[in-house]
Amino acid sequence: MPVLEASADGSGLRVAVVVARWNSFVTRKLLDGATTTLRESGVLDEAITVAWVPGSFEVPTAASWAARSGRFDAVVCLGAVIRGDTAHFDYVAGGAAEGILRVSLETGVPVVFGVLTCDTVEQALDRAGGKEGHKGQEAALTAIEMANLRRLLA
Ligand code: DLZ
Repeated sequence: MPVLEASADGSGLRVAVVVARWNSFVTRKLLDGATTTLRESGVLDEAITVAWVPGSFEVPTAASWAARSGRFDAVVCLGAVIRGDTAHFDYVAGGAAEGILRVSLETGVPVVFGVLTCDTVEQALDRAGGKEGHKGQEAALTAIEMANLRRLLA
């Protein structure tokens, strides 16, 4: 019975990181964690491309361009949607989540959801390297594992 469990070695992988500028005091932390983890996992600096977009709602579009370009083995999507008192939250968070999943399924390229959806700024900071871990690092590790699994499985 073949059992596949892909490695966490990023050697030879090319990764695009799409990051939203909205709430950049959070997303810069996500980006730092993601790029540091990619490098520590063996992805070469020149194999990492970072693309900034205005907000999380735009992330799936840029991720789609990257995934369809054939230039990347995985795409890491980063953003921070914070509820506050805006009714936009559900549209922005839902649009980002649904769009990212759709790009991944349609292209077959791993497109990883590293968009925080939080009620408060404090929660967002907790998940961007604070007491609740680091979603940027997690997203980078997920991208590497899925890119390697695709090579074994697809
Ligand atoms: C409009 C908006 C709002 C209210 N909140 C956020 C947010 O918390 N996080 C985020 O990444 N983007 C937000 N945006 C901006 C949208 O993502 C998008 O950039 C604009 O609606 C323009 O399409």
